[in-house]
Amino acid sequence: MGESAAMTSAAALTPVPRSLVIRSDLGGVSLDKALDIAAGPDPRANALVERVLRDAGAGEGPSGVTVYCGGPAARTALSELGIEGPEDLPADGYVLVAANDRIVLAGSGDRGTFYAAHTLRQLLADGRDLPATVIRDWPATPLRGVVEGFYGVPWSHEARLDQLDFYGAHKLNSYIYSPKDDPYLREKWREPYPAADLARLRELVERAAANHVTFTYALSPGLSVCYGSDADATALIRKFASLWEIGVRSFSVPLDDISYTEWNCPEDEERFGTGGAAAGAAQVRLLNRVNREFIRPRAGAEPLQMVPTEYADVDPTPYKKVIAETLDADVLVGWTGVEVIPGKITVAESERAREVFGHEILLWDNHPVNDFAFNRLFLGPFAGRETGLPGTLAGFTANPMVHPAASKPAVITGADYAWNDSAYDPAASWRTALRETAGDDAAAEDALRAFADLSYGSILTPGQAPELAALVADFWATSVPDPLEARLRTLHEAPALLRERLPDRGFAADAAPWLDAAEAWGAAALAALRMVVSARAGDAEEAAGQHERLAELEGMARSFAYVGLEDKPYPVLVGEGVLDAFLDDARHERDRALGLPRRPKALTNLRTYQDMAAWRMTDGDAGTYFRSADAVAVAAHAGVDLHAPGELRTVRIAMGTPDRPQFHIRTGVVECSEDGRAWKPLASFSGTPDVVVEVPPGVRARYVRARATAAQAEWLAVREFMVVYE
Ligand code: LTM
Repeated sequence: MGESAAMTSAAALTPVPRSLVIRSDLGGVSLDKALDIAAGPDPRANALVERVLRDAGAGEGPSGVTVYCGGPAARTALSELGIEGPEDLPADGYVLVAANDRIVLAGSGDRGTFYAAHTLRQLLADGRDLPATVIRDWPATPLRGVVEGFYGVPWSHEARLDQLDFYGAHKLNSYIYSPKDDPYLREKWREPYPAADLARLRELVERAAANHVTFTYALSPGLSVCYGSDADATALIRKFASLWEIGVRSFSVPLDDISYTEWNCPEDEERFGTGGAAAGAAQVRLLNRVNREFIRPRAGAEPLQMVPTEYADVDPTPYKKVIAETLDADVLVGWTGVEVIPGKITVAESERAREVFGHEILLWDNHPVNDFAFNRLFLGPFAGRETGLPGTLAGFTANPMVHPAASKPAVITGADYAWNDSAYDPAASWRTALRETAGDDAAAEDALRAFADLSYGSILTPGQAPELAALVADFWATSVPDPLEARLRTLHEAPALLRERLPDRGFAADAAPWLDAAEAWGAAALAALRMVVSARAGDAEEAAGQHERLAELEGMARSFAYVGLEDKPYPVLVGEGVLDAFLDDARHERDRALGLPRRPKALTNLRTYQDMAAWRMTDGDAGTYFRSADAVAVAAHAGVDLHAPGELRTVRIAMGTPDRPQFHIRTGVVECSEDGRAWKPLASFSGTPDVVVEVPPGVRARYVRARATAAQAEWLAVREFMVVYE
């Protein structure tokens, strides 16, 4: 048998299939021929195959290609071609063959055949002539999907319908309906849905089914439930039953973000006592009842899911022990990793979670959710999830942003990871996701990449705007402005192009204020670059003009806000810590190049939180501040470069913020240096956010800093770092 691996084309598919082989011993398939479609048992797969072939313009020439859509006929066709069938593949796996004028889609079940059709759709994007191709593919974990589990305005009905189609196309088989701000899920959990709401839910359930997505209905009674109350158990079951009536077959009881030290009724305290074990026992009583009285007796019901109140660690506790030992074994337990939004999740942690919770674990992965930072979009990929992790889980679900369409690039990468983690490459998957979002339009893809880079950073991928940051660093290192200028021009022009050309109109709508801000920051950064170039060329007049323009453009760039939430506007961030720092560095450079009086330059070895960049501690405004993104470790420091040695007089450091006065170096030393390497202590300090050091005469230095001499749990904020010197 002649075989050659064609991994380049496999890598272009999303998710990347487990195996794609181009067979040189078999003939290919030209879809310029009339088609004979042998329908299989699943009408959804049949309809999708027909649509895929029609969209590809197939079937208009002389006869004949035969297309097999699953079922016994597809398996027979595979055996006639001498190709192994899908029988031994895990659920949702499939075999897809295009060879000898046959296209065979054979799933291990109906959903697998449906997924084969989506893979065929992607293969046909490159043309109607396929080489002899054999794909054998299966997922890394049984449940893969999205949990609409964020705080903030829940997604619209239309957005959800669109998402469900999107999930099917990305081999995601699960959608958990759990928006924190649907009152009928939390505050009014006992109340039945009004008829119109129920009708909309029914439509979602049907659209989910059309895409082979399981709709999971998640009811969160924890704000007011009485765990021991028969009436409340009955109310919960009654609510689930109303959803069963409209076709829901999968249910969850999330008990996250509730108090488990305070009961909702005195009877619970009497019955269960106090402490973690009591809380576990109370929750288990309710959950087991639901499981035994509602789930188990119903044919076709999926295993019950729950999210424990301790969902973000693997510490053995009395609460987890009770869950492990007494919750029915067939219930899936949700877990976010070790942290609510962990940078990394490892196989060892997941195995530990399975051990301490004593149940199969359903990962609730809090990316790209932005409900803790509504001023941000998270457009970067899933990362830091270890290879092998999906294999240890009952499933992987991503908690998305309050912005449904803008969540898609990140969710595509999550879908890739959950399907085939061993081939997962965050950067490659991200590029594929952007290409798809741009609708295979090269100019839109370039624009989207420049824009998405500004919102790439997250706890999973620390470091904002990595591509732009690298170009900025190159510019400072080489003084060659062209690559940076080209990128800034792309950035400035990207928003207009994206608003006009992105096929997913929802994306442009979701990202509207961030697009506006990116356009304005692009203009401001271009002005900053021109200012530096002209100052370096000695053109003080042009530099002064750009300096003035810069002030105006920066003001504009900072003026855009997200207003989609009822509570308040959120001034949006794009490329924070990179664009704003570039503007500040450019101003410093202008001053240096033109021999103007110079402001001290802020320095720190701590990472920056959002846009609260280091330069804010030397901007002369005590209302703004630098804030670190991490707790202060030993040797963490913040300080200034005076540009040239001077005789120091006074050092004043104002740390902490009005709402976080504790964000200061607890125990540290103020020190100075002439060369930035050898440091001389000036004074030690502890326990105060405001440090003033009167320096004895004769001390000359260029650098001054405050350095922590002990680790602490608190982060650092510095409002102003001032040095008086001569
Ligand atoms: O993560 C869980 C289980 N619960 C909540 C989510 O609802 C919320 O969206 C995320 C992110 O803020 N954090 C949570 O703790």
